Amino acid sequence: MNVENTEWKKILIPYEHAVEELKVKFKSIRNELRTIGEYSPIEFVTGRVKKVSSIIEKARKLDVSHEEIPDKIEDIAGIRIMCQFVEDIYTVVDYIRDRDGEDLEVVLEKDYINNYKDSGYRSYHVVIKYPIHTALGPKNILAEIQIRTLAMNFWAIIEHSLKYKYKQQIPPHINERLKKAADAAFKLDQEMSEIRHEIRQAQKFFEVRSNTVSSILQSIQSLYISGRTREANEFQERFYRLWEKGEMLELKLLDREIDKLIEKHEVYD
Ligand code: 0O2
Ligand code: 0O2
Repeated sequence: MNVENTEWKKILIPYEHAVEELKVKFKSIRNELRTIGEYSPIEFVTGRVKKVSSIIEKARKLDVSHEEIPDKIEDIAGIRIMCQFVEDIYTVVDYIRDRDGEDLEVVLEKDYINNYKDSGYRSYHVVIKYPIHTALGPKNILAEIQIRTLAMNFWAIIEHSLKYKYKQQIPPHINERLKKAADAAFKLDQEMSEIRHEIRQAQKFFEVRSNTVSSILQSIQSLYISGRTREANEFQERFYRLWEKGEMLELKLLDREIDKLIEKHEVYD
């Protein structure tokens, strides 16, 4: 490895920490909400540290000197948050604003949803300042959070890979198609927003059902382990019958009944 590579590795360490920490923080919002049976505006989270070649290229394009890179290149640390619905994007932006002055500082926001780019690109960007504790002491770094729907993400990924393939010079006929695809993605988001309440209800129903089923199965297993084989077999048979019929209320009642038995006999689950 040459000296320059080692130097870059050192520079990028706090950015790697920031990406890992921020991914954990946003994923845990989602996991917490799902655990308590609430809808999460965050579908999934990804993150990356920009490649050295891309940092150098961007610095050259923006006429930024090597020393100015940490202050002027905002997306060396990049977090991407995917949402199901456009409305969720603004809920996530509010979460981030609420944390302003707590564990991060909002530096600027770019609304490419209401002001989409000429390319057809849509997303909401929030640039933040984020404190990192390195071995050499505390350091504030910039990070860019891109928040978008699944449809916006699908479009952006395809367009990005075409830009890469054609080295930024996408032929006009493909550009036309991409613009049409961007319109289609926009319409898809609009349609999904229209039926958002129905979709969310269906998802909630599925989530509650799957939580109830796993709770029943875990309780039956606890009964087996504690030697209450006869009760476990009985509950298992009743569970299979209800499961086939698909009755949610009856499944919930069965879950409660097993819980009561477990409490009565102080079985550990
Ligand atoms: P989870 O908890 O379900 O999100 P890492 O931190 O190493 O686990 P990393 O390196 O960011 O994750 O992985 P990557 O490949 O960038 O993807 C991040 C997460 O997003 C992964 O889940 C992927 O499964 C998920 N993901 C990527 N693309 C899609 C997609 O199109 N739809 C959905 N629903 N999820 C997607 P995790 O982190 O393994 O687990
Ligand atoms: P990467 O890591 O390859 O994605 P600009 O000078 O307009 O390019 P600026 O002002 O530095 O960008 O920031 P801006 O406009 O907020 O956007 C930076 C990032 O947003 C880009 O990073 C992309 O990830 C995404 N983005 C912006 N415009 C487009 C677009 O037209 N198509 C796609 N697919 N993505 C876009 P980079 O630098 O491309 O890096």
